[in-house]
Amino acid sequence: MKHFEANFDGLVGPTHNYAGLSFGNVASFNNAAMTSNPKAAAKQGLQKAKALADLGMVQGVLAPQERPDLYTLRRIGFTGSDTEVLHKASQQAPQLLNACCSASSMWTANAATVSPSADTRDGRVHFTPANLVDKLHRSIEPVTTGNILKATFNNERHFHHHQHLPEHASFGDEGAANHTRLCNDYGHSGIELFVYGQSATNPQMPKPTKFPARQTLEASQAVARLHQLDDESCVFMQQNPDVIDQGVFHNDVISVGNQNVLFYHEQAFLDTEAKFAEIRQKMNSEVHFIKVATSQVSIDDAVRSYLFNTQVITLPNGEMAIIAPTDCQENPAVHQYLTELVTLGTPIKQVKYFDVKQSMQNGGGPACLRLRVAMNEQEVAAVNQHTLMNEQLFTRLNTWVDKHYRDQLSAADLADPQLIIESRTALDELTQILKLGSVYQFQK
Ligand code: SUG
Repeated sequence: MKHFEANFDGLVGPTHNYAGLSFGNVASFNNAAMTSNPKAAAKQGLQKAKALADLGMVQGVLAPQERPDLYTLRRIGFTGSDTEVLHKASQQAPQLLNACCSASSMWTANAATVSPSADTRDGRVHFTPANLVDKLHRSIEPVTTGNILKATFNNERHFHHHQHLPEHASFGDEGAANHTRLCNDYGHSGIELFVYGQSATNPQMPKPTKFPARQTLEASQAVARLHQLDDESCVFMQQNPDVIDQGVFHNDVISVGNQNVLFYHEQAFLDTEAKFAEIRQKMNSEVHFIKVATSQVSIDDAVRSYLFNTQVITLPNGEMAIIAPTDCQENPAVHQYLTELVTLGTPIKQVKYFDVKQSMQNGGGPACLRLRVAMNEQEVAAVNQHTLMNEQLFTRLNTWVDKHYRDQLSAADLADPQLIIESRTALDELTQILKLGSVYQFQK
């Protein structure tokens, strides 16, 4: 049977904006209050997804969330009609309104952690939506994320959906951004590498001092238990707190894995050698650890360019390619590194650059925009086929974006009640295009 690694990219929602909501995420902070371009953002994402489908990859899309989130605004005490709720929030608590308008669900690397059937004891693909408790604007995502995942992977025989972890800092969970899977072949059982920023229960473990560590060891362990993974197939590794303090707010900003390759910065982890030895021993086969030294690329350049937020993919001919943001091309040290990398004899043979600047300006690169789901042929056939990218869906989604999305959005526009109508109309139509059923509260 054939096996694939599918990428499910988050569609950028109609309220894509820059609000400086993510403390510890340098780009989000630096671009706060800049005017955004929702239509361009959605199209940049679609271009990348279509290009991967054209390369012969299995590529899907995940629907965005309903924003403004009036349910959360009502839950925190704003009353009246939709227009009144929006107006009161914009007058009394503009920061809370901003949090309820973020299109942050586009970064589907944070939607969930996924374990393929080859690794799980019940032989199903497991999904746990991330609770994202560290950031208010993201903590309101997991329930709808669960609905969208169930409507996309809608077959109980093959897909096992869990509830998100308890909403408490002890279980801070940021999903696949802090999880990567190493294997020889997508269909063989592999090593699931969970990277955490801090322990909630062990005060001896080091922590960052400036920026938050969003993922806890306890959350990673809980996901591994839920997903029915054997101890022998898990490795838990701590992220270096010093790099979190330099803006590496998720592990996928400093390392990325694919099959038997782990591409990482030398400062990415703590206890690197011992943990790599554990990976080697548990993999029981060759692993290519591709280390980038600080002398080649500084942490600052890695964070600015998102060298490690690239997608390392295996093309149908078996060669690996790196899908990088154009920001890597524009950074001299990073561009030079990537140009050399493909000549070094590692499995990575080519680099392809994509302009995803609208997302990058909020700290989301190519890898943030996608959720990986390794599946066999039968599982791919069990996915909601209307969510899979092809020529027809690409054309349809571009037309849909043209019809419903604004060219520009500023912070002041978030208080415009027309945005509620535009967003709901767009999402209602999208659920028909993707045949998702009613996944949003306004549809219930
Ligand atoms: O959670 N940015 C997102 C970026 C997520 C990137 N994902 C991965 N690395 N996998 C975040 O910090 C910014 C929103 C704003 O400021 O408007 C934001 O949420």
